[in-house]
Amino acid sequence: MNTSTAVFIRSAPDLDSCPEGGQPEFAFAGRSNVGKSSLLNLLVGKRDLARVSATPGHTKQLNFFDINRRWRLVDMPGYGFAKVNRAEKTNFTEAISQYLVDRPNLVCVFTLVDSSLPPQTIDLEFVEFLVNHEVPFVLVFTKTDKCSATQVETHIDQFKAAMQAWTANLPLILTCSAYERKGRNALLKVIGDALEPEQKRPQPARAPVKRNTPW
Ligand SMILES: Nc1nc2c(ncn2[C@@H]2O[C@H](COP(=O)(O)OP(=O)(O)OP(=O)(O)O)[C@@H](O)[C@H]2O)c(=O)[nH]1
Ligand SMILES: [Mg+2]
Repeated sequence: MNTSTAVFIRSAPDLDSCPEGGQPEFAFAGRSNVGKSSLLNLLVGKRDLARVSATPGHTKQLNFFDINRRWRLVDMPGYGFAKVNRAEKTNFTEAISQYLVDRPNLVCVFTLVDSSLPPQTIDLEFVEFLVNHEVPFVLVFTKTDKCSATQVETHIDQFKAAMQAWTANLPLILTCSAYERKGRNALLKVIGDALEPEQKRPQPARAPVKRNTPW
């Protein structure tokens, strides 16, 4: 799997504005500032295709990128960012949840979690939302350069334990560091497998309970 061409298609504030065509889509979701745009750039081998910023909440819409004229990457706004006015926040959260639940060509959501932190409630709630809506996802622990390998492992184990409190099905778990350019191949393998004719797509996990949207 390589990414020979990567071209920005458009930004979409909501599901109705998303591009047509039905190419398979792989989205990057996660808390503001977790490193979604940076990881997307690492994947396509371009430093500034998706905008990276130290200011949380930088990505405000769904940003679509065409890869190899065959599939798409979608850079999503982060959740858990409060410094927007109420109306903007409502739009932004609706866009996230509607896209995730109702986009037929969404194949997998790479759900990014900061590996340098112990499990955060908002991340666990987001994952629970994905499970409850049967959205296929892979967990990607980001910024592994920020702490020791042991700490990363501990945080992943804690996250898994927190999930196991309410679901028996754990997703595939990957790690990455955009700074150290690590993790690219494993993500591309997930995408490559999902695009194969005999699909090995990440399957949605199922949870016993349904809860409302956490945001
Ligand atoms: N240490 C470290 N910092 C990183 C890494 N990836 C991204 N960052 C930094 O984290 C900050 C946020 O990165 P972004 O890629 O813009 O994060 P985002 O999740 O797209 O943020 P929003 O669009 O605001 O939701 C920037 O200052 C990046 O330089 C990483 O692997 N390691
Ligand atoms: Mg971003």
